Amino acid sequence: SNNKSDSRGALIVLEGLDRCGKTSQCSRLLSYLEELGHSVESWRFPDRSTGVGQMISSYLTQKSQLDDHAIHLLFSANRWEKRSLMESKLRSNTTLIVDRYSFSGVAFSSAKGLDLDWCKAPEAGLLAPDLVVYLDISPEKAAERGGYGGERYEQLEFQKKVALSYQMLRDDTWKVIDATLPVEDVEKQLRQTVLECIQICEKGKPISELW
Ligand code: Z5A
Repeated sequence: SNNKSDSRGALIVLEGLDRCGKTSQCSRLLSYLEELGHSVESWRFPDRSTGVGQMISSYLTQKSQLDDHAIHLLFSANRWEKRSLMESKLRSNTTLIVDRYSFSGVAFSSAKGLDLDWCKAPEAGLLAPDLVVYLDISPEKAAERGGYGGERYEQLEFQKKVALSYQMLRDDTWKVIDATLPVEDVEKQLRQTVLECIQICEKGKPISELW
């Protein structure tokens, strides 16, 4: 229906390899939408500020070791602990730009060799994004950008496996943008797609769940 009360914010997710430019694009998009007068917030997963997030952070910075299944479930739990807030934000007309989501969870864990369906299971029931943008860059090109830190997963050989996992997860609802283009060109394409998505959500597109 076109009821004003059905209007809601959009759930927009950016995905891609390390160094693909997600963080830069999320902050540019945030400023752009704010300037247009939209109610919008920028989120990221992992959210390292929560208790679960601190365990994840300690794992990523190699301060702790965890079984591959255990860390997978922590990443998922980190999304579940934000689910109700996410839903209330969307229902109160706030658009969320989210840097990484369930697709990262599945891509990174399955790249370690965990079963794909097992990886997807704990994500079921989380909110489905209205738009997934994949910032497409080869692992080699991403590595050239430098700034690979000392975090776990920030290695070329592993990023190659992650790229293959993302290929399996991608479907034709995803918007793929060439992330090797200049920042402004990526930004321009992103703005266009995002504005279209926000409009559809304003018209009352129902909220749905993964998968
Ligand atoms: N992980 C997981 O295993 N399971 C999960 O469920 C989730 C995550 C949610 C930490 O995530 C790790 O957790 C991550 C996945 C895993 N591991 N890896 N790899 P994170 O979000 O904390 O870290 P990250 O996603 O890797 O973020 P990042 O390092 O900040 O990368 P980025 O956001 O993609 O890139 P950026 O900072 O915007 O840009 C990178 C550099 O490229 C920078 O110098 C820019 O100036 C430059 N840049 C950006 N755009 C361009 C263009 N267009 N041209 C040239 N240069 C550019």
